[in-house]
Amino acid sequence: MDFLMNDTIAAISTPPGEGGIGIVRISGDDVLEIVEKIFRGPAGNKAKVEPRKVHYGHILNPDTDERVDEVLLTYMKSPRSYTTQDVVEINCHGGPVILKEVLDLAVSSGARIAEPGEFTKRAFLGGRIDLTQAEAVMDIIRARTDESRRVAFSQLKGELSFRINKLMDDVIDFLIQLEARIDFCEDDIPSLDPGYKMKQVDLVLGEVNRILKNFEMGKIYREGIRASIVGPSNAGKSTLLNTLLGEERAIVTNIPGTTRDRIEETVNLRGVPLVLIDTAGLRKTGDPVESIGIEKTMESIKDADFVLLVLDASQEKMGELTGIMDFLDPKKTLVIMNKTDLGCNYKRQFLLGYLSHERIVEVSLLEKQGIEQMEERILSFVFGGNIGSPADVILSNARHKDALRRTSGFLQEARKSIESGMSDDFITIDLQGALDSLGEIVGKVSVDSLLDRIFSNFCIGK
Ligand SMILES: Nc1nc2c(ncn2[C@@H]2O[C@H](COP(=O)(O)OP(=O)(O)OP(=O)(O)O)[C@@H](O)[C@H]2O)c(=O)[nH]1
Ligand SMILES: [Mg+2]
Repeated sequence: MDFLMNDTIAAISTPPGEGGIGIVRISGDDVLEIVEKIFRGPAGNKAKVEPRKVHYGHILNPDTDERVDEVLLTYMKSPRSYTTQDVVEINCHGGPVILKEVLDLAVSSGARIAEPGEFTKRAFLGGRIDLTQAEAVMDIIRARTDESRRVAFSQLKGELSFRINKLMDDVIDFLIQLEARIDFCEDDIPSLDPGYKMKQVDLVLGEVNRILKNFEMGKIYREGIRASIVGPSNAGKSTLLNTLLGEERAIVTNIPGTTRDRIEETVNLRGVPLVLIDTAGLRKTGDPVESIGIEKTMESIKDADFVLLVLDASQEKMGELTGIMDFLDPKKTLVIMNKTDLGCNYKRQFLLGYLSHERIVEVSLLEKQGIEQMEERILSFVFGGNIGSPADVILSNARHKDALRRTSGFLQEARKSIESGMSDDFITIDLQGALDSLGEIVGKVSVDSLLDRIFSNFCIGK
C-alpha cells in the first residue's frame, strides 16, 4: 500500500439508483485544479472556490463546453476535511447517468477512481481518526437498528479508543518502572514489591476482561441474531412471524402445511435486529413438496442461533413431540405455547423434562395476549439473562475482541511470571506483548495487510 497517498481520488458517494441529489466526492492534491477545469459559476465564469462555502454553478465538459449538470459544490480545505486532504463534494441531481458523467469528467481531469473505503483510509492515515473509528464508520453505515447505530457511533466518537489508550498508558507506566530497574544499577532504585506488580497487572487485566465481556452483547446489537421458528403444522408459526414483524408477511390459514418454503425476515425487537426464519411445520407427510420443506426446517435449525418452538397449548397430545424435543438443543430453545384462548390443556410436566419453566411462554397470538412478556423473554433469553444497556457496549468488532483476548493472555502470563518470582525481564516481555496487541486495536502498529483487510470492506465513496 502506498502511504503517500496524495494522488487525487474520486467516487460517487451516494448509493446507486435515483435520488433527489447524488454526491461526487474528490480528495487529494489536485482538487482545485480539477474544479477549475470542470466547474463554472452562475455567469459561466471560472469561479474562485472558497473553503467551507457552498458554491452554486454548473459542471462543464471542458472538451465540448457542454453543461452537464447544475450543481452545488463545497470545498473543504486541507487539513480540515474528512480525509485531511483537499476535498470537494459536488451535489448533483441524483441520476446514475449524470453522476457517472461528472465522475468521468473528474477522472479525465486528473483524478482516479477511489477504491472502496479509500476516503476513510486516508482519514486514518492522515491521523484524523484511529482504526476503531474508521471501522465504526462502516458499522454506522451498515447499522440495522437504532441501537446498532448507537453502538457504532460511540465507537466513532472514540470511546473505545479512549479506554484502550488509557490501558496502554497504564501498561507503559508500569513498563517504565520495570525497565528503570533493569537498566540501572539495582542499588539506585529499590526493587518493586511483587504485591505491587501484581496489582498493576490486575488493574489492566480486570478492565480488559470487562471490555471483553460485553463483546457478545455488542455483536448481537451489531449483527443481529437468527431465530428459527419451528413446530408442528398449524401451531401458529407464521402468525408468530407476522406478529413480531407487525405485518402480514407470511400466509396464515387453518390448513395444516400452509408454509412450504422458508421465509426470512429481519425484525427490530427493541433495538435488537432479530432475523426470523419461518419454516414448514414438522409432521409426517406424503407430500413431496412439504417433505422438502421439512428438510429445510431441519437445516434452518442448524443455522440458527436459537429456536422458537411454537406449540398449540390447547392440545393435550404431546407424544409426537418427543421426536422434535429430542432433536432440539434445550439450551437454544424457547417454547411459545400458543392458542391459550382455546384453553391450556398441554402437559407442562412433559416439557419441564426438557427445559426449565422460564423457557416456556404462554400466549394467544390471535387475541394478542402475552405478546409483551414474550418479547421480554426472547430478549433476556438472547442476552443470557443479563440485558445490558447498549450504552455500555463499546466492543462490537471481532478484530478488537481477538486483540483483547491476546492482551488478556499476555497479562495472565505476566501474572504467572510474577507469581513464580521470575525476573523483571520476563515480565516486561509479556507486558510488551500486551501493549502490542492493544496497539493493534487503535492502529498504533500499522500492518499493511491488516489495513487493507479492514478498508476493503467499505463501500466505494466512503
Ligand atoms: N385460536 C387461535 N388460533 C390461532 C392463534 N394463532 C394462530 N391461530 C390460527 O391457527 C391457524 C394456523 O396458523 P399459522 O400461523 O398458519 O400456523 P403455522 O404453524 O404457520 O402452520 P403451517 O405453516 O401450516 O405449518 C390459523 O388459522 C391461525 O389464524 C391463536 O392464538 N389462537
Ligand atoms: Mg406457516
